[in-house]
Amino acid sequence: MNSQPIKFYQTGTFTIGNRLLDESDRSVQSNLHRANALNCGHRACQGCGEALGARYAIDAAMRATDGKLIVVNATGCLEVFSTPFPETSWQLPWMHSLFGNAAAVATGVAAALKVKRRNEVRVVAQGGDGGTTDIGLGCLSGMFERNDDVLYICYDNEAYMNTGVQRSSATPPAARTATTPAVGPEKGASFLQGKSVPLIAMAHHIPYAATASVADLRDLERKIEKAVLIRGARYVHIHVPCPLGWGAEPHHTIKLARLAILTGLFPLFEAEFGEIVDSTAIRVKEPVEKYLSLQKRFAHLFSPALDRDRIARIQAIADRNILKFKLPVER
Ligand SMILES: Cc1ncc(C[n+]2csc(CCOP(=O)(O)OP(=O)(O)O)c2C)c(N)n1
Ligand code: SF4
Repeated sequence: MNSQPIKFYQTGTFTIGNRLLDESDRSVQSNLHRANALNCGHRACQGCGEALGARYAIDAAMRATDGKLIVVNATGCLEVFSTPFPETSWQLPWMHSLFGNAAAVATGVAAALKVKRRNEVRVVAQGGDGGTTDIGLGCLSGMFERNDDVLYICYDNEAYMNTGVQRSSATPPAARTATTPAVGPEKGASFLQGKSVPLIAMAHHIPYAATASVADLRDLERKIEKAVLIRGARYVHIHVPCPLGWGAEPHHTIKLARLAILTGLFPLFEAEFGEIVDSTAIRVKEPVEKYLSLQKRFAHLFSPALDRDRIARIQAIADRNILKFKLPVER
């Protein structure tokens, strides 16, 4: 008897996971064991890298802990778009802290669990780059220094997006934000400013620190699954493009995240007790122009005239990262 293959329009949509296909061909959304901890119905912008990163990170943590997880969330886009009172998109125990104290609140939750002898329940704190690299850094450093039993996840979209795209200390040089306008001789954010919290985390010699990206969700899941089960202070810094704040097309979110890796601007690595133990190779090295030109926050580097000098300075940062983090370049 002739068999008729299932046609594309008969499989169910990609977002619900092509449920009518063979199990091996389905997209991960249809996996019944997926927690969907960040459920649909939230109000993130189209193409939001932070929503995607959080969905994969927290589902990976739920999987690794068999659902025994409590999340503390700093103020920021992730909290605002997921929990407009009285609604919530979270399907797990979830607390909203202040903007700058998620690490301290999570430390308190971990201490309470210890007193109650509920050691099987793990604690995650999460926030944006503003809440992490700026206002929350003191609490985070304390959490690292005391080796508190918390996994802290930073979703780095390189500015304070929730309040209208102000510069943070994770904003890259030359980027236009509401507080670093594209005017004057040095347009956009200054060079030689900002900080790397993954390196700061490593300087505390915590058991685990890593970077990850929404461009490689399997790698992100692997790092979170590993990190959430380690005891002591852990840190994962995830690069999450923001179409609204970067002036980028929503369908370029993954492309931009990938280009950040392939240029060397966002190195992927893992560190244990302050030492880098693994880094991801650059498959095909790309010039920074390719990454910058897709984002309106860098438009002043290309028009009215090509700003070769400042593009070369950004290229130098990318090239330095490749050496510093010993990223193998395959092509
Ligand atoms: C003490 C304090 N200062 C300022 C604010 C206002 N505020 C809320 S969220 C936010 C920006 C969040 O930026 P970030 O942490 O980078 O997260 P994103 O929105 O980019 O994801 C600011 C300034 C606040 N809630 N509390
Ligand atoms: S402003 Fe950026 S981070 Fe916030 S919801 Fe929109 S895309 Fe996501």
